[in-house]
Amino acid sequence: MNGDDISRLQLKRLKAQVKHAYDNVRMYRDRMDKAGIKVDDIRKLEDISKIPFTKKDDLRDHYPYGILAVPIENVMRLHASSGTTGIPTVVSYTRHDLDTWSDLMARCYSCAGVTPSDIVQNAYGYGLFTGGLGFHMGAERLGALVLPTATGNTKRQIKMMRDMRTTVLCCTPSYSLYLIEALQEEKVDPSELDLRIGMFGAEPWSDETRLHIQDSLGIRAQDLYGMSELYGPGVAAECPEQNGLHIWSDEFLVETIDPDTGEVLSPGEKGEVVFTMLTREAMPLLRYRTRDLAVIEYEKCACGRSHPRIMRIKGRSDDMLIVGGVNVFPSQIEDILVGIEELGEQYQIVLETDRLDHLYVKVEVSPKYWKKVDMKELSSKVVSTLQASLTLRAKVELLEPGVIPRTEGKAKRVIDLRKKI
Ligand code: DLL
Repeated sequence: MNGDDISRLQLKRLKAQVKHAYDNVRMYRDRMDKAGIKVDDIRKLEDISKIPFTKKDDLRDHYPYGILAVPIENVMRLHASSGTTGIPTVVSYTRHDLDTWSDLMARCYSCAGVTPSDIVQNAYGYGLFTGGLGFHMGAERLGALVLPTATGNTKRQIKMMRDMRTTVLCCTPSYSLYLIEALQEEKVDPSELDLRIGMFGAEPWSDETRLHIQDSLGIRAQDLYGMSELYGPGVAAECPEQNGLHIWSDEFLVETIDPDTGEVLSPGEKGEVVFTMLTREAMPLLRYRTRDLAVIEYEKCACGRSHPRIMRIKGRSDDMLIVGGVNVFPSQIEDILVGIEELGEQYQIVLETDRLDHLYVKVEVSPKYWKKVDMKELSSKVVSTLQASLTLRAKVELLEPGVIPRTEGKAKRVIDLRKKI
């Protein structure tokens, strides 16, 4: 489709989506009424700026079923990701939503150069995280062979890769770095493998990392973006030009805003990316603030696609950390720590990386309990409580009260020592 045809389709879908949200979700109805906006006020694409933003907190406030716009009988799947306070963000899908998501993921594969003859090893996490099932459904929709190896068990990943003659590897960029080292340890020369394309996403990674992965594995390493609230992976993907990720604009209307004022920015300006889903049934999202900072490029790509491109994500406007592909909010850790009576108020979160990202939580023991409790027991209690909520294993160090330096200004709670290769 050329740009005009896409805009016409977007407008038609936008009007229907705003009506769907207004008619079926109380939150949207209340907000639009309060702002004095009627469904019929959406006459051109720019009118979208009249609609109030939707934020992650709105989903949290509507826990557990979120802002459902259909009867629960029509919901076929739920996924969830971490929220700022430990309350997960739950996302829901109808059959139509799962279908659209599969199509979008198939499109991402195809855009990256994957074909139905490929053998796709899917090493994203299966479960509430959207990565595993998203990549799985997309590969099936494309007609490729899928190996659902899921995360972990690196030796078996390598065995499968070699024995099944995997041609496409799907995982986080950090896991691919780990695999590269594991291949060296196992004395497997990547030239013995049939790998040709990697589909990497779920966390920021640099061009240097891309070159390292491409050289080490002899593949093309393609970037892919998404987030749970927007189905999951599959919002945007790179073509072989590797010059920005095509946003599937028949399904997502994109804007960039100033994260502080909410003002809509001109094309080409770096800002917070905001998406409006255009055909979502179960959980319509109007002007959803992603907190991701990036530049959107509207020039036609050399590949011929007219879908706008999200240039590499340049960071976030909130403090969310991504640790080996898992999203973690410092406030989530704080909430857990304050809930453990034996601990004091002072803590630090330290992030390091070697082959994998490591999360260290250093926390003072409360003076009342210092030297009165079994430190080993307390430490394993903190580790397991953190793991239950964060779904990743942190290393915990219990400290004597008063050891963490106090500051007059903002406490420096997070120390990120990771240097991406
Ligand atoms: O990470 C969905 C996904 C799975 C995308 C597999 C790609 C591959 P969430 O867990 O909700 O969903 O995390 C979404 O991860 O807002 C970004 O901050 C970050 N992110 C995702 N993809 C990229 C990427 C999945 N390619 C959050 N580059 C987003 C940079 C990314 N950051």
